[in-house]
Amino acid sequence: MSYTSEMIDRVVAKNPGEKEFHQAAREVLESLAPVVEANPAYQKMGVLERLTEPDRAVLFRVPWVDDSGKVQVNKGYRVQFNNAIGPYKGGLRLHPSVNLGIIKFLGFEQIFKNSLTGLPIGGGKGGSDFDPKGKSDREVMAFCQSFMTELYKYIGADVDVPAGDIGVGAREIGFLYGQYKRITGLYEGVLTGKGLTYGGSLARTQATGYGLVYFMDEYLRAHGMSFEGKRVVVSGAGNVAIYACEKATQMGAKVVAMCDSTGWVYDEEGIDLAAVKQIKEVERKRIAEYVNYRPKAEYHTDGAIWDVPCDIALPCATQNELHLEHAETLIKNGVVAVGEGANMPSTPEAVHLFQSKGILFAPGKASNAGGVATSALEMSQNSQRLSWTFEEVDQKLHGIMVNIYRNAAAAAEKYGVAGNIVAGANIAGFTKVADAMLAQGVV
Ligand code: NDP
Ligand code: 2IT
Repeated sequence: MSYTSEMIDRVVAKNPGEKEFHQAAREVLESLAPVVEANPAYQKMGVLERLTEPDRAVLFRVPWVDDSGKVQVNKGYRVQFNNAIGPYKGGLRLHPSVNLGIIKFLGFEQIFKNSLTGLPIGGGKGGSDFDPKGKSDREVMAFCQSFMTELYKYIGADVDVPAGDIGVGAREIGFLYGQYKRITGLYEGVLTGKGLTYGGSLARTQATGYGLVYFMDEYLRAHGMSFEGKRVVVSGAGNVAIYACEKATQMGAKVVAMCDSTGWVYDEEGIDLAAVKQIKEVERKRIAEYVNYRPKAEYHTDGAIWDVPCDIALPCATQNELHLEHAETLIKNGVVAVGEGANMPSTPEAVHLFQSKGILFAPGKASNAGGVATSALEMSQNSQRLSWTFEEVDQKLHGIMVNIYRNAAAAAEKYGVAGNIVAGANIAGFTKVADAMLAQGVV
């Protein structure tokens, strides 16, 4: 049995029930076979055994008091996966579905993503099964303060730097930062995605969505295409989806559909992003409200957003939201490219189908790396005690995304899987981390 197959079996056996972690590990390990065969030191030094076992996982109780005076208890997580190339870095997710397997899948992916950015950041992830939906600002603050009262022990500007993810945006980062500062007395860049008045970076809000479109633009151009005149479907209506829609539209595409977890909207005239921002960023309401702004648009709760014919699909909501049958429909309707803004939104069966049909397919760990890359730029600015202009950050982000595409494509070519950006991204991300691990001895 090959080293990588052995490792897949080992991950499944040692982490029972963590199905998203198994899925993420399997995808990475399968594509590493040619690299580990070419470098026997990786096996001798147990690099894959060490890489698939987090440095540590902290699990804690998060008690808080709701508006009716009742005590609520949630689960808190921080998984510090690997710090071979820099301090742990990765978001915090607040969603009722959160469990250890989901946080581990995200933390594992983050190792390779962060390596691909070319910046000095290791991989980690955290979160809670707390559901921010329908909670008052005071309840969210009470939760965030309690969460940080435990988390602060394990993080720091040079140790582990959390940020946003699903359910965590500027409001939550503000409450978390305030509590960290209050407990430790430190004014330091311990979180990214901060507000602009207290150390946040310009363009961080836009970075993941913009970065996704920069990546896809480079990928399309390498194949003689562009966003100009294309029909695009973007799933989700959160941070990543909104700014992917904005940049794709700026590049001449027409985004015709978006969604949230309750339904999807179809607008043949092109999504009115000001309306989506008002509904989602300001009022925190459901996407169903969209038809009140655009009477000709349609709102659906049946079928799937992937039924809408498009040239480019950008899944930007959550893991495993795009299944095999969705991929079949997209292909039947003529899709030419799929770029993942979310983490692992396409199931393995969907990915294989896209690849076997020659659809340009960009895996999230490469195409959504713009968010964390800009977080690392925020860390740099905090260390320098300076802040760069929007244009400066945006330009750096663009350069980083172009490089990620080129490095992934080059790695795929070098290891005999030319054109396979999934394998190329895994290989390119892995090599830097693995070589740093070899250099640092058995730790
Ligand atoms: P947000 O919380 O801002 O938005 C998430 C969006 O996805 C919401 O519109 C949400 O709808 C929707 N959604 C969630 N679950 C489902 C579902 N089952 N079906 C349909 N829609 C759903 O999160 P982000 O935009 O920050 O994150 C989106 C994805 O991007 C995640 O996979 C995240 O890990 C990834 N990502 C985020 C980065 C960032 O910088 N924020 C960086 C890189 C990746 P609803 O409101 O109804 O729940
Ligand atoms: O999945 C991700 O890369 C993020 N949620 C962003 C992490 C970060 O540290 O900015």
